[in-house]
Amino acid sequence: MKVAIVGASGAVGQEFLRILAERNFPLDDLVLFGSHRSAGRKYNFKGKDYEVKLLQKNDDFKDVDIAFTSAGGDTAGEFADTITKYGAVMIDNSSHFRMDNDVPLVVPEINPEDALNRPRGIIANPNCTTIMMVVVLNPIDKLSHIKKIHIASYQSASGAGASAMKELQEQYKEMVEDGKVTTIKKFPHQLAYNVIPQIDKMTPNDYTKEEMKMYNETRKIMHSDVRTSATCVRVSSLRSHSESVWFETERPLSVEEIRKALSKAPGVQLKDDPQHYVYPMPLESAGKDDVYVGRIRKDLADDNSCTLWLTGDQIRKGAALNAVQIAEYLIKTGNVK
Ligand code: 11C
Repeated sequence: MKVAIVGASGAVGQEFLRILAERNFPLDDLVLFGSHRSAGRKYNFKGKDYEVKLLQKNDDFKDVDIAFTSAGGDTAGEFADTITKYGAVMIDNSSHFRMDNDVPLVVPEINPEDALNRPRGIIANPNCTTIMMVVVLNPIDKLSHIKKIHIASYQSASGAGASAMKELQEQYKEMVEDGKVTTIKKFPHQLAYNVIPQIDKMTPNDYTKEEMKMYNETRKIMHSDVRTSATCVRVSSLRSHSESVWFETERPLSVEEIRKALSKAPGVQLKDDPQHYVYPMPLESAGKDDVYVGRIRKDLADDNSCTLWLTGDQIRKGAALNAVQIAEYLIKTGNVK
């Protein structure tokens, strides 16, 4: 099994290296790719150094079985043919292919078998905020169909990449040392001591692209007609996103039913004892695999609705881990090539 990581120097690329090692992913050979900026850098994997090769339109992917790509949508689009032309499965982390009819969009806890029908050799990894929400809502949808979702997200700096995490840390340092922030590059406004109610570009309907991903991707992954209305907000946590989710089901559900379903759900951990200050927080879910859920309660404004709070590591389950779990499913079912 030869594995490629495209975008190896990024936050998600680096997480791929950690997760593949931690999970003892069955690979015999590894090859790392990057842009001009990262080509030549070396990263250690299980005691051996690997040099990042420049991603080019050549035959470098000839023997590759699985390519994990996290290099942005433009690069994914430009290099998809190069990556897949000799049969490699491309598991892409960008939004470029997600809504294409001939590209499955997969969360292994929900729709793993969709990964088996991939006419272009591409499987899309959903947006992090969507992955974490559907991992929690899908088991509830099985109790009673979820018709509507309202969600407000609290997304960490890590969602915008490693340089955005550095920028947030730099902003706090500038505030302490100079009393004002001068470094604003990755975010449209100062993030330190602030929240920014915009993630990704604005679309003509005044929802952002991130918010529209939540609407569209949730339907595709869950094979559902559910309607999701989101407000996605950047907050100054460093790593691990949070979401406040209200959902309306066809029949009223009790909190006990929901807790029972979630306590058995793969990839989900209940942390729900609010009377004793126990609920998920991003500082605790950072670096962890599971999505944490708590504050489960009835919606006071609607009898058929409940509300909950969740947190999850955007770089792990929201990106690299989900992609690796897709690859593990393909290997387990003998469906790599
Ligand atoms: C963020 N969710 O937090 C974004 C990052 O479509 O894969 C991931 C963007 C995407 O900024």
